[in-house]
Amino acid sequence: MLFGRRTKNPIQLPVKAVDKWVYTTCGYCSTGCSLDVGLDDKGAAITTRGVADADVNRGKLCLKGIYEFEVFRSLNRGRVPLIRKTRSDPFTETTWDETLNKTASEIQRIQGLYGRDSFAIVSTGQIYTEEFYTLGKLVRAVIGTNNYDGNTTLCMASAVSGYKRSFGSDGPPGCYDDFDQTNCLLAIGSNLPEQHPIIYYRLKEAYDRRHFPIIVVDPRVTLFAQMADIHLPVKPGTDLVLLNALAHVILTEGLADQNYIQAHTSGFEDFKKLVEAYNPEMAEKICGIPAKMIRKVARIYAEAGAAMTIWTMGINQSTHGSDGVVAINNLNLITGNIGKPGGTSLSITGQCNAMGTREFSSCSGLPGYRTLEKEEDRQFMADYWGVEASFFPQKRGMAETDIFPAIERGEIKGLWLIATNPMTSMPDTARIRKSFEQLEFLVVQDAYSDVETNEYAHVFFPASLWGEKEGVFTNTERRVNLVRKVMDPPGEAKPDLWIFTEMAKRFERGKEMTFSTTATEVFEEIKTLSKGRLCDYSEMSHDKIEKQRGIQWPCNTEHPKGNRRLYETGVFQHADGRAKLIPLPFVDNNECPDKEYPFWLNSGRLVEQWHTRTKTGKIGNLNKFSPTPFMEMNPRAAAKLGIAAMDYVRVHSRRDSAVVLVQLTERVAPDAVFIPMHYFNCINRLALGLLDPYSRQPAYKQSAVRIECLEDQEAAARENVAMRNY
Ligand SMILES: Nc1nc2c(c(=O)[nH]1)N[C@H]1C(S)=C(S)[C@@H](COP(=O)(O)OP(=O)(O)OC[C@H]3O[C@@H](n4cnc5c(=O)[nH]c(N)nc54)[C@H](O)[C@@H]3O)O[C@H]1N2
Ligand SMILES: Nc1nc2c(c(=O)[nH]1)N[C@H]1C(S)=C(S)[C@@H](COP(=O)(O)OP(=O)(O)OC[C@H]3O[C@@H](n4cnc5c(=O)[nH]c(N)nc54)[C@H](O)[C@@H]3O)O[C@H]1N2
Ligand code: SF4
Ligand SMILES: [Mo]
Repeated sequence: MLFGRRTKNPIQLPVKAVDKWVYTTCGYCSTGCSLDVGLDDKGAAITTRGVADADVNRGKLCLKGIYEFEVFRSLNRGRVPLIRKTRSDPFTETTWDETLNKTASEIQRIQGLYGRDSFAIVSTGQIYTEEFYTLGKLVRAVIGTNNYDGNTTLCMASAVSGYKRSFGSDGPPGCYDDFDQTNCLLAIGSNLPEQHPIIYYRLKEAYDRRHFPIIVVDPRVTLFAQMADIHLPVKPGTDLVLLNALAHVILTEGLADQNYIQAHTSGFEDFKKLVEAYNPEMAEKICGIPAKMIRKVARIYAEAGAAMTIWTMGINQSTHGSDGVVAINNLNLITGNIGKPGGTSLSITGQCNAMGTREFSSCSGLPGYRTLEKEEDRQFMADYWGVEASFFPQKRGMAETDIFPAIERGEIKGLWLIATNPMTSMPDTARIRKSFEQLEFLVVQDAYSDVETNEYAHVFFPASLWGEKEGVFTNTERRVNLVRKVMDPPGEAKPDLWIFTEMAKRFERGKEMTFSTTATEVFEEIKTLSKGRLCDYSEMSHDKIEKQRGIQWPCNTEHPKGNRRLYETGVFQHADGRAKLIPLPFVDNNECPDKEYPFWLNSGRLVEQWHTRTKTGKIGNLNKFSPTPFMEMNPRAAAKLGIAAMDYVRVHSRRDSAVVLVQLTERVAPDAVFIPMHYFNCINRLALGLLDPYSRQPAYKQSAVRIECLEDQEAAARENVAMRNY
């Protein structure tokens, strides 16, 4: 008997005539997959494939990587520099000279009139490290504004701040190889199968071999929660209480690693005193996880021998984001799970090069994890760049989330945006719009001219995209990987590196300095100044990186092939060499549901879309899965309000309202709804985004909303469609 497909027509994949493969690293998420782009004999990109001998992805790609070759021919790429006098004029096409000159003179005018810090610059986690470094040099040593930040404040700031508070420096200490060594994995606020599909694949491979317990903490029943051994549906914004309670059980039941605590940490007594108050019964009342379950999880974790925690935005995007990260570090320090195989605190990063900006962009300090607050660091960089140290500020300026309110207050008059789209990605759209309208000058530097922020720009710089230039990204496990140039950018679009060096020439200070103009020359500068630092690149080169399919820093004479883990010897970056155990009292300060606004509003991502959809919204094979703004809602809650599947409803928050299509699912609890972050004029019209006090990161994941049924479904459909930009 014949079974299945043999009697039917088998699926045929078209044979693609690839003439040449070019080595790159995926330009979407921070997993850092090695990916070859296939070119035909006319030089057109026609396919991609995962690189088989790359340790990160081992030949695999997720669907964004699979269709990445299509970005080169996507719609509405910026091709020509644009300029206009006022926001109400239409743009006219012009030359690079005119737009660069105009921008330089506007920066000088605004700084001259209102002071150096009245012109702000906000960048990204998505350009190359060489570009970040050059931008930092331009901003710190030439333009000299201290209001310089990146969209990483919306993303990784809490992780950075938590690592610094616990270990004395930024830098994720673990790696993907830890999945093969661990005996227990705790994942908090991370939906790995959708957001980092190939890290998930690495984890799943390890899990299928050895079946160690996986515990997922997420208020939503995500794909990750569905595969976990234990799912803890924590009450939104209360992870800190759960983590304190886990530490309470571990200490009271004598499960802590006292030798590690004594040898490598400080602050134990104060920490112990605080967690004494967080017994599981008290914690249950706040975080909603049964006391019995808290005890069980604490025992599994502490007795595993090697246990690790990963986390992403469910922790970082919270009013206690930084504290949440420190609490994770506390947990791993008291169980001796830092710097050992399978024992770590591994923050899963977001954007392809969110790490590169942390290492070398000078956003929150100076390159190579140097800080503005330290005189020796200021002096070192001043000597290296050949400028006077007194030109540098002595502490970091505003974060992105403080820059916008400062624009509203009239303290900041000009803004340069590089590869970020805050009209869509910042919370409280109405306020962001108002800020944009108040600017005397806005320049937008983006690969796409239809990016929403461009509506408010005076000048538009068309930039090259991933694969249209060479440079490196650093991924979640500190692996520096290379993107070779696959093809030329469209029209007159230019690499960000070129734009920065051209800008430098238009300033007196810039003329006196040397700016390297190729990625390999810039990389040499980075290598030299990184020598001896934690993020040491000194033994790397572009060619060596390609050959090794990515190198994990530190890469120096001691570790010429890079090193998998940090803090293996238990020596940390604080002055006394110890990690800090920090007591973290929980303060309930979220906007919580009440009578008027009875639902928690949660937000996050979908596997097929990338952020504000400037890229994936134009790739049919990705956009087809979720073309329109929708909301996940529990069927029992919907029934009570008379809402059916596929109804359009209006969601109201205290800020604004938005119309979404209802998808009924038990993934969300009856008192919560979930809206993807990807659509313009949707979730962020509603989100409040209270800020974490340490990291200034917005709590995107917790606001309160109410839901209004709509009589006129046709009109609602029109309003819903108007919110999708493509
Ligand atoms: N496909 C795709 N992948 C991406 C991206 C993308 O846009 N598309 N973006 C990349 C970037 S920049 C980032 S930062 C990452 C983000 O990666 P993730 O953080 O994994 O993704 P999110 O969907 O934002 O949020 C993760 C989970 O946090 C949960 N959560 C909400 N509130 C809480 C809470 O109070 N506690 C806990 N424990 N969990 C909570 C949400 O329910 C959600 O399931 O993804 C990266 N990868
Ligand atoms: N409600 C809600 N809001 C959120 C989040 C959430 O979970 N919920 N998550 C937040 C997080 S974690 C993040 S990271 C942000 C992301 O927010 P954004 O940074 O605003 O999102 P992107 O769409 O990635 O914007 C990147 C821009 O860079 C452009 N670009 C791409 N490559 C290049 C290049 O090489 N050069 C130049 N010049 N331009 C380029 C793209 O076209 C795009 O316009 O959103 C945040 N907003
Ligand atoms: S997992 Fe991330 S890095 Fe890998 S192919 Fe998908 S989007 Fe690209
Ligand atoms: Mo992010």
